[in-house]
Amino acid sequence: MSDAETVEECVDQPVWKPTACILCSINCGLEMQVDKGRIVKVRGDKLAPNSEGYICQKAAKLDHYQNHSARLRQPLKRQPNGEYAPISWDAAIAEITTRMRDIKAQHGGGAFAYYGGGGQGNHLGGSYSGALRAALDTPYLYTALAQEKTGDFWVNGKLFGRESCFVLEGMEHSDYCIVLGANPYMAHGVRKTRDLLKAYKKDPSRTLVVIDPRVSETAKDADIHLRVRPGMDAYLLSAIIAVIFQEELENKEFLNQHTNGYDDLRRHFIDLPIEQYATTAGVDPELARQVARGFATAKSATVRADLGIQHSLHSTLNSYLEKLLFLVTGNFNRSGGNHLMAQFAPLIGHSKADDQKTAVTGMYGIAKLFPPNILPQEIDSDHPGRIRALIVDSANPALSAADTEAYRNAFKKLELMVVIDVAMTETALHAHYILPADSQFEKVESTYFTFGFPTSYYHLRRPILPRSGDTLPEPEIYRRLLVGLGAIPDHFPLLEKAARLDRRLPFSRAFPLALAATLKRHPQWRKYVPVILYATLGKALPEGMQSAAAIWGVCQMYAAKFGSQVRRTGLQGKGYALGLALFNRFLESPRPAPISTFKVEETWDLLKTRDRKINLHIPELTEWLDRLKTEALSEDRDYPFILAAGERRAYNANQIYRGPEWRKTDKEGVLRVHPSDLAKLGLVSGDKVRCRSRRGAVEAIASADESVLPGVLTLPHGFGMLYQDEQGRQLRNGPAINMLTDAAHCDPIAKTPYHKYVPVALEAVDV
Ligand SMILES: Nc1nc2c(c(=O)[nH]1)N[C@H]1C(S)=C(S)[C@@H](COP(=O)(O)OP(=O)(O)OC[C@H]3O[C@@H](n4cnc5c(=O)[nH]c(N)nc54)[C@H](O)[C@@H]3O)O[C@H]1N2
Ligand SMILES: Nc1nc2c(c(=O)[nH]1)N[C@H]1C(S)=C(S)[C@@H](COP(=O)(O)OP(=O)(O)OC[C@H]3O[C@@H](n4cnc5c(=O)[nH]c(N)nc54)[C@H](O)[C@@H]3O)O[C@H]1N2
Ligand code: SF4
Ligand SMILES: [Mo]
Repeated sequence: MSDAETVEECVDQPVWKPTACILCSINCGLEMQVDKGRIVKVRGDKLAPNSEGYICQKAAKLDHYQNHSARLRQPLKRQPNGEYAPISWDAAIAEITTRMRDIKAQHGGGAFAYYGGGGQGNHLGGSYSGALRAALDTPYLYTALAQEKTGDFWVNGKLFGRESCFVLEGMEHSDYCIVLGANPYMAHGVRKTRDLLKAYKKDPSRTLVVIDPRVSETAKDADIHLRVRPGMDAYLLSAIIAVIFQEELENKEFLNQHTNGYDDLRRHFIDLPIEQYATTAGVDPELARQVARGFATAKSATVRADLGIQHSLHSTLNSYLEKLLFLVTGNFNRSGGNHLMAQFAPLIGHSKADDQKTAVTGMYGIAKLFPPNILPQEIDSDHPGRIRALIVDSANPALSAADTEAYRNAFKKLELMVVIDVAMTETALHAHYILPADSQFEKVESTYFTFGFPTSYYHLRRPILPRSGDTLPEPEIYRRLLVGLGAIPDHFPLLEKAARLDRRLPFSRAFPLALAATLKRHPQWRKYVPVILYATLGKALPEGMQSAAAIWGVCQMYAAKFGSQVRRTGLQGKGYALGLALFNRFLESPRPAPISTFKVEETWDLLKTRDRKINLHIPELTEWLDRLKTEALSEDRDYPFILAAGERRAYNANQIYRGPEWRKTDKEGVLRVHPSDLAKLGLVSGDKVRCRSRRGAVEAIASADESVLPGVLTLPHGFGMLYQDEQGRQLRNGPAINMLTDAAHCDPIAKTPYHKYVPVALEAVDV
């Protein structure tokens, strides 16, 4: 696609181009009209099978992502005076790889960490970043997932045999759904979420239960709202499970057939004081009993959990209890229950006990990921094995990770910091080199959130806008870094020729044969396969599609494992031919296209324990459960409020939009306070307040709000970005909440932050 073509086409007759929303994990199919480098109109794509025209209020504003004053348009290098000056790509790659080689030679691969590799809309580039980690010889992959879901993955590893066993909720097909610490009305996370919530509301035979301290937008329309005290879910969930055991409502047949450890587990619940636990959690014990009975006796029941339990006290224990709910009632791997799900392109792996641990804190990986909460300590240390070089791609930890101050201090200690992003972020402002990427509408992109069931879809998006600066797609950046490091050659003439031949002659197998022969001759290149695919097969793909090359390998692996499920979507053949047919389907379709169709009973094949049984009893967690009995919650008189730092609202979207112009409401990201608390301080809505924790302080505008409990405050996620206004002044857009959070305030097993439970003081700001 040439620049001229795109612009002309749109000026003469506006064309709707299929693409997708990049703001949450649903990635609704969109159609956009573009004109002169701008996105002028956005609508839901009715032909996208995963979203069928659904769209929420946030997607219409995507031009604010594409065009804003902080977009990066050229590579930049930090100067001795701290300013950034342009540098050519060649010089930047040469200087960066020279530094990398030196650091590796002196300190080994363990001196490198990589952070990010994909956000809500862009995972394709991350597929190539593994090759860079391999070339640097580091296992240290830090991601946002490891500050929310690794406790959950750890539990999956124990229950199902591998941390990569991914569990999906059956909310769309269920009769009884518990939404636990999630606010899907605002945050989505389920296909056509608001339509689904409406369907629950309208249908008297379906029950929606919400467990949340706040009367959230989802809770408002629920059949039952259990208004748990912040951080007390472990008490409530264990009381609910205790009701199930004590009233013998568990599914014994399921437990005997599919699980180990039933009796060991039951022992921890059979004498549990239900009334006391429910009351500690702030919930009427009768209501807890009603939910336990309703869940256990429903035709099908499911739990949809998210940050409300993962970012709160007892995070990993909560994830265990949540899973026990659907396991002990037999609502697993059946329609309308929670079930295992095959990953198309794997987002996560499985960490083994003898995998390399971090040098300073001795932290182990979970699902092959390391938690952002420990990274400042791994850098800011005198330990000889400390992290000295950091590569950040598609993430903004200077704003999004816990403990901004600790991050800022750590960044200053780095010998090399490289940021790959589309925008000048708070993190980029610390880097030695900033490498500008094409935006997600200027390149081939996709996500691996392919969680449709029974049929899942993959969307290989086309570029719909011309490149707007001296930017590159991430796969090309990784290829150049690998060449600069001497890991791979600049060209692979034989493979390139074989790829061209195969593309011309559909039945030719020259490329896979040549690839196998090359890897046999150069086994050290095996770890770089995605980048080699990009550099060879990629060049033979239709114009503009080079970065799709890694998906060829993904399709081959998936078709080899799940042939019959792939064939169910209408493709034929097996082995290589089936993988190729799947790849060609994605190449040819500008919209989401089917990957596979599963029968729910086939999800049992995804269980990875040796004896194909679920290991119900996890001693580390039942011991923790038993400790709840004696756990005393100490209230901190100096910090008497509990702040949920990071709420999803109508107008926040991680750090993907930067300026405030796109927000229709809540432009400043207000602090919700119960009216009685505000009155006690002699304040009213609209007044400026300061929230202070042991780590730091932020200012915000207070808003009296009956939806929060007295003593509880909430601030939104996705604010605090720096931006320039029309006069060119540098401003901050709302509260930077991680000034308040403490890296050490986190889960003992997964090191995931307790963002929903930050003790703070509240005071008026004199203006
Ligand atoms: N609008 C919007 N949508 C988004 C995003 C965004 O930035 N904006 N971000 C996306 C991302 S990255 C994610 S991970 C998801 C997250 O999606 P969610 O987890 O659904 O979003 P949150 O609002 O952070 O938290 C969910 C609920 O937890 C409740 N909660 C707080 N403390 C507790 C507690 O102690 N116990 C219980 N049970 N509940 C508690 C809050 O009141 C809130 O209603 O959203 C995605 N969608
Ligand atoms: N206190 C508190 N902190 C939180 C949370 C909370 O609730 N409370 N929520 C947490 C959660 S759940 C998450 S998921 C994280 C999210 O935080 P991060 O992992 O930091 O990710 P995003 O905010 O999605 O930022 C994405 C970055 O990718 C860049 N980007 C966009 N498109 C591209 C592209 O095509 N290529 C490249 N290279 N870059 C691109 C954007 O400019 C942006 O800088 O925040 C976490 N932080
Ligand atoms: S933010 Fe999520 S739900 Fe809303 S349009 Fe985008 S992908 Fe769909
Ligand atoms: Mo997230």
